[in-house]
Amino acid sequence: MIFTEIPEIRYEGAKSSNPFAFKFYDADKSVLGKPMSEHLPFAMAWWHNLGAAGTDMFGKDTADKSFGAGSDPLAHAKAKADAGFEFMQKLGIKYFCFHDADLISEAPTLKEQNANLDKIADYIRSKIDKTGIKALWGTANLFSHPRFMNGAGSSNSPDVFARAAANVKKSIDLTVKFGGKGFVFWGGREGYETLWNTDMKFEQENIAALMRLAVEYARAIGFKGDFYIEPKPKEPMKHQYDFDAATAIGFLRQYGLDKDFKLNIEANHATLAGHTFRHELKVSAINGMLGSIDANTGDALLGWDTDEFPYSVYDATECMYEVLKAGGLTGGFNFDAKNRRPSNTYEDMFHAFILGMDTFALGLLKAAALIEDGRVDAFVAERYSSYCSGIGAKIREGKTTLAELAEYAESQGEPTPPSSGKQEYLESVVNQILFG
Ligand code: XLS
Ligand code: CA
Ligand code: CA
Repeated sequence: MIFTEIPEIRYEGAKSSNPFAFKFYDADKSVLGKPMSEHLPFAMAWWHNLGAAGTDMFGKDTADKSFGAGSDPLAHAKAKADAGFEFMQKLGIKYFCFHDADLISEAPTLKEQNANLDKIADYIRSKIDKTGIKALWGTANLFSHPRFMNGAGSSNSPDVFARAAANVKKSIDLTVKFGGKGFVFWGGREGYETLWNTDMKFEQENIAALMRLAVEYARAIGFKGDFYIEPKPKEPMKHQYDFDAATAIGFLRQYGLDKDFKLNIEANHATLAGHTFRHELKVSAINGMLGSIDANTGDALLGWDTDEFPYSVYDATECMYEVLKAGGLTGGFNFDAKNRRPSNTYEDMFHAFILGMDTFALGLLKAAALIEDGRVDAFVAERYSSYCSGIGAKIREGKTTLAELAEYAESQGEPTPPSSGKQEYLESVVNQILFG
């Protein structure tokens, strides 16, 4: 045991003042006919929770994430796995997300690296067998090592492209071994700093080629899950190709990858792109591509990727409203979030997940209440109802012509002003549901 002082975290209700209890996340509570735990398949990010120890551009680690192991890479990798599984079990979390590079520190050659990965993968698999906790998704880290400084699929070097392919292949193998539901491509270095040295079309074609090769390999070894692109507009690159959901969807359709790929939407990336989290979820959902969610938040006053634990019940409610309307996720809710640098104890790790899980539980409860209340849905349906008959129905059914519409417009005179948008009324309904 690593977290010896921390009890199992259980639901105690909104009145509880126990810092190690859920106030709102009640796994078995039925919401719209389904237990909360099924609406909210939560996942732990291996990199943040078991790896990130507080280092930033201005200072060193503030937390100890050695988990009692010394400097031997395999011993430390195993200690991380021990800590991770104990942590997830104590919180009732059923999934984790990982990069290949999170599992064990990198060896000098690819051969040694893969051999090390096999050792730690066997260890993790034995824990999966004991606990039933599985991977939500895996991914390859194609952005940290200097070899990827010009990108992975988009690198100007075919040798680097081949190395990226090898890492993707191994990461797919690991994802399958860990029972993963999905495989993510986050294009960390797939972008550019200046168009003076960049052939954008060439780079995008190569990224698509890497993705296509990944799909072909994964399907051939029997992987049935989804691939995901995780959009992000910038950081580390000035401009990343998968800028936002709409851009990523266009890319997937352009290169015929849209049948195998969906999107993994991260809240913090949405706001960096100048959108709301809800906007990115909606764009994905209306295109049938809402796959999974990186449940975190940025900071309204900071223009970078702060990866904070979700705290805003408004944002969580908007998110869960879109998820419920979309019929749920095929993936889940990965807390791609890290403790703030001064929150550096084991206790803080648990408080962060209690906050995140309670915030999304509240979001689910409030979104379900908004749907059951029905006023918002009724308003939106009514707002477009003039398209149900007459010339409106003809437009919707594609049964009119520009000439007919011009004639109609001339005969009707000035159109009746459209009805009020009633934003303030609707926002007050939302507040009533949240706090009433
Ligand atoms: C970085 C991304 C990354 C992906 C997985 O900003 O969020 O962590 O989720 O590579
Ligand atoms: Ca992410
Ligand atoms: Ca992020």
